[in-house]
Amino acid sequence: MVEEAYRGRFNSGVDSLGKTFGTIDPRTGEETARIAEGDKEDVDLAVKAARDAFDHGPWPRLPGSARRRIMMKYADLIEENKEELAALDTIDAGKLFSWGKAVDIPVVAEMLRYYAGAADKIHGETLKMSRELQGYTLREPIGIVGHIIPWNFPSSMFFMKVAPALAAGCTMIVKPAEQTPLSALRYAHLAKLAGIPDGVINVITGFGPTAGAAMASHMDIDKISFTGSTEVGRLVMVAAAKSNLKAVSLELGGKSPVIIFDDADVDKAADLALLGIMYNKGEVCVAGSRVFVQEEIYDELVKKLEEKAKTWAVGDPFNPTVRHGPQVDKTQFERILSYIEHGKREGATLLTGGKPCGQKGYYIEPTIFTDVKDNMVIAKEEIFGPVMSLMKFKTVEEAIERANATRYGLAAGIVTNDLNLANTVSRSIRAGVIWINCYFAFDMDCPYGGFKMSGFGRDLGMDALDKYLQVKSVVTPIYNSPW
Ligand code: TXE
Repeated sequence: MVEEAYRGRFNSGVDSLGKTFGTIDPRTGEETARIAEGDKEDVDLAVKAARDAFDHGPWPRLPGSARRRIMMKYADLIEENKEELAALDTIDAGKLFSWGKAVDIPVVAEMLRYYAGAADKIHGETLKMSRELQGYTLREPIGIVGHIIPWNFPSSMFFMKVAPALAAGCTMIVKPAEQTPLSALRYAHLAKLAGIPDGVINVITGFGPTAGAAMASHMDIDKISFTGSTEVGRLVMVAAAKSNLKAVSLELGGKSPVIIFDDADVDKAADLALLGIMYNKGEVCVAGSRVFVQEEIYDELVKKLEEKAKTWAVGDPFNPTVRHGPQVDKTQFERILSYIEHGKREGATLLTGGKPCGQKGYYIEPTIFTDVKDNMVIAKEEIFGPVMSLMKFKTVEEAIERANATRYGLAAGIVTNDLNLANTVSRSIRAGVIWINCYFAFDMDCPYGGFKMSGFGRDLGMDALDKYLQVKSVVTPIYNSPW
């Protein structure tokens, strides 16, 4: 039965049409499995199944409490299979297995439970109309949702999108990234075992320019929820505009600043800054890739970072003592190395790392550049790898201005013991999430998403539920008189 799941069978019971592609283990560069390669025709079949499930199936019509019970069972099944699911993300994305098993997969189950709890609490408002009318609003599922997800958090991204859409009563097509299709197929299979009806979750494995583009321009998908690069986000919006004007939400790239003020505990600040960029080998949209340090503590912080980066163990992500596995694929590996070369050519000083490591696979050393100038490519573009740019600043105003001098606006970190300063700076930074004296402090209840070219719309929290609902107004005359 598990094998059947990996063949790319849709939750609707419709098989893919035959082509396959290889998924690669980034620890070795070798092929792990052949996966169904969904194309435009497969997308059409999946959308038909989702449309049928939405228009005629039970899911949108079930009482919220019934959807809640099924989602709870789905969460339990995921937790029961957490070792296997974590292992799939390790062999597909190079993610740390011990972390996946202890954190990523249990959190995904909790995410389902969080939104399951909301499924029977979705209601509209009674309106205070200005004339003799009675009005109220209904919040209804938006319809068929196309989720296009990236490879850096295959499981978390899947459920950040699928869980609120399920609670809302939507049906959906999910396209995992071509680099990381395995866990998504297993999640479709577990959905079936949990009792989610056929056609509600349809997983299409395949490539962006074919399967992804077919979803973005499909005439019968009501909404696309996309996470990925800013460049592809733009293509998705254009395709939506040129087809059926489907709703779109985008969670895109970032170049997030971490601002460390001179009253900070230098040792703790160094830990926070290192985690902010090295976690998940820098393949994080909110990675703190630009670290601004106030001049009084700059030299001391550089020394600490150098010491700590040298103890940051890189290696096989199945080894529990390792902090950092391989980059997801050869393309990202080469892209990161070329940014490192760029940094050296532009005159930044390499403090640590800068090279690949290991005999095979896509491993890169934790890399820190000092003396980085704001106009250098490594300070402006999203590298999406374990590469920190360190910069010195003098005044608060200068830090704010330079932190905001980016086309992105996803996250920011502030390190200080001065509450007034933290409050002032957090209100001045144009970004969707501000972490004060912490980083990556994600919580299910905390919405996150971008300002500026980091996109729009929010994942997580109750804001994410709104993405999958639409408001309908219902109006009647109060008295039985012709209106
Ligand atoms: O992303 P893509 P890539 C950034 C990061 C990274 C860069 C490139 O800087 O180095 O993007 O990564 C699908 N129509 N982020 O090339 O291509 C694709 O199949 C519809 C940040 O892998 O944007 C995958 O499912 N869909 C980011 C998804 O889009 C298309 C996470 C993301 O792939 C498509 C990932 C098309 N024309 C990369 N082309 C974040 N915000 O976390 C591709 N896709």
